[in-house]
Amino acid sequence: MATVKVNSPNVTYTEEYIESKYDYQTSEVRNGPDGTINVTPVTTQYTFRTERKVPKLGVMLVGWGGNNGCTVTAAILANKHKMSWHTKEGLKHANYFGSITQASTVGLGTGPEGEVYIPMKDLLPMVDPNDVVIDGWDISSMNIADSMERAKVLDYNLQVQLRPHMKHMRPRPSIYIPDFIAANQEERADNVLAGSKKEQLDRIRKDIREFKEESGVDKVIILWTANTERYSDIIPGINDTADNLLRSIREGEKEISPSTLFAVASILEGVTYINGSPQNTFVPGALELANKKKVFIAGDDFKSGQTKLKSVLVDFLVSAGIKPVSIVSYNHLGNNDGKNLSAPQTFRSKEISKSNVVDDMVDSNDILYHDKKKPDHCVVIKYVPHVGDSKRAMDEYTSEIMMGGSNTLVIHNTCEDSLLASPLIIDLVIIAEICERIQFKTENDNSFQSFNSVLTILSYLCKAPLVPAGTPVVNALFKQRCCIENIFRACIGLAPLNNMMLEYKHQ
Ligand code: NAI
Ligand code: DG6
Repeated sequence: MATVKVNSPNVTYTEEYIESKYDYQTSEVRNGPDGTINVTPVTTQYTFRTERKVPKLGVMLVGWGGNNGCTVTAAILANKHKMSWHTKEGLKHANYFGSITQASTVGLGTGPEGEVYIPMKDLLPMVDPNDVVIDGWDISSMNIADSMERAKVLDYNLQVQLRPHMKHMRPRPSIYIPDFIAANQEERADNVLAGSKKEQLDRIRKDIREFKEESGVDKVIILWTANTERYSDIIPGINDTADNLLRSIREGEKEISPSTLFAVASILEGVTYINGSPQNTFVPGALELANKKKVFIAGDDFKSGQTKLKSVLVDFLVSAGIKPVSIVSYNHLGNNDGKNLSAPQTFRSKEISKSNVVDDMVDSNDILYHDKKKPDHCVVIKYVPHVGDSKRAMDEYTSEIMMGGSNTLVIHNTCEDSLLASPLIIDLVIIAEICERIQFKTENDNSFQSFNSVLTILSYLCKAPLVPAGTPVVNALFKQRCCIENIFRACIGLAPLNNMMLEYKHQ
C-alpha cells in the first residue's frame, strides 16, 4: 500500500492520529429587499483527527445466504486467496471492480509528469476487504457454499475453488415474521428464532457479542442485505420514540419489523447498522435511539445499477439546461429478490426508493421547473425466473429541448445484479468504519465530535439516502462522490478538488 504523506504546517502525524487544520469555505445567501441576492463567503476552521490504527473488522450480514450475501463473501475470499479461473472468454482473476474504495482512483495533485492519481483506499488508513471476517444470519439454513450454487452468479470453476472455504459457513438463525416479506419466501424459512420479540432481540445481541469474542475482531458492522420488507406503519405510542419502540419490543407489538429489531439490537450493542434494502427500518424511534446512543446508522437501499445511472443522467440533463419530462424505468429479473418483490407490499417499498431519486436535481433548476411540476416517473419490476440474477433494465428518458423540441434517450442494461451490489457492500462497511475513526471540531468547539449518527457520507451508495432532519438530500451521483473524496482530503489537510487547473491556464 502506498503511503500518502502531506507536507504542510497544517497537518501533523503522531503514532495514533493524523491531525489536520482545515479551512471550510461556504457562502451565506440572503435576499435583499431590492431584489439583490447578497452572498457572503464564510470560512470556518475545522480540525480533523483520524485514528491511524486499522482495526480487524467483522461484518455481520443479515440475509447472508442470499445472492448478495454469498456473492460478497465469495468475492472477498477469491480476492484474499488471489484466485483465477477459466471461462469460455479466457482466464479471469479476482478483483474488486465496482468498489469506489478499491477500484477507483482520486487525483492527488500534479507531479513532474502531470496529474497523479492514487486508489481511493490509500487516501486514509482503511480496512483491507481481504482482512474482513464475515458472519451473519439467514432464515434459510443453507451453508454459504450451497447458497453460492443456488445463486448461480459466479462461474462454475470459481465456485469449485471457493467451496472448501465456504462450506463450513452457516448462517445463524434469524427473526422471521412472515407478514413483512412476500408469502412466497416461506419455503426457505427453515432457520428461524423462536420466542418473543424481546427474546429474539436479546439473542441477536448475544450473537453479536459471541461473534466478536470468537473471531477476535476489534469491531463489528452489521448490514441488512436480506429480503425487502413492506413498510412499517408509524404509530404514535408504538414506534415514534426510542422509549416507545423499546417498550413495544418488550410488549411484542406486531408492527415492529425484523429489520427494526436488528437495527435496535445493533444500536444497543454500539455497532454501526446499514440498511441495504428500501424498507423504513429506521422508524422515528430507531432514529432517536441511534442518536441518543451515538451509534452510526445508514441507508437505505443499495444504489447499484439503473438508479445509479439515473442519478448521473438526470443530473447531466438538468445541469445542461435540458428538461426531463418523463422517466420510465422498467426491469425484470429472476432471482429471489425479484420473487420477493413480486408481492405488492414489498414492491411498493422498492417503488418508493426508486422514485425519489431525481428530486434534488429537479428542485435545483427553477428555470426548467418554474411550474414546480416534476417529471412523470414510472417504475415497473417484473419477476421472470429464467433470467435469474441477470437483471434487464430498460429506461426511457424524454426531455424538452430548445424551442419545444423533444429528445428521447433509451437505455438497455443487462448484468448480474449481485455483482453490482457486492462491491457496494464492501464500500459501505469500509467507509462506515473509517468514519468511526474520524473526529472533528470547529474553532468554537472545546472537544472533538464524531459525524452525526445518520451517516450521510454513505449517500453515494444508497438509492434513498437517509439524512438527519433538516439536512438536504443529495442524489446526484458525482456530488455524492465529491463529498466522500473531499472529506477524506480534508482529513489530510488537502483542499477540495476544484478542477480549475489554473496552473495550466497561464500564457
Ligand atoms: P436474496 O433474496 O437473494 O437474499 C435475501 C436473503 O435474505 C435470503 O437468503 C433470505 O432467506 C434472507 N432473509 C429474508 N428475511 C430474513 C430475515 N428476517 N433475517 C435474515 N435473513 C432473511 O436477495 P439479494 O439479491 O441478495 O438482495 C438482498 C436485498 O438487497 C434485497 O432487499 C434487495 O432488494 C436489495 N438490493 C439489491 C440490489 C442488487 O443489486 N442486488 C440493489 C439494491 C438493493
Ligand atoms: C429490481 O429492480 C430489483 C431491485 O432489487 C434492484 O435490482 C435493485 O434495487 C437495484 O436497483 P437499481 O435501480 O439500483 O438498479
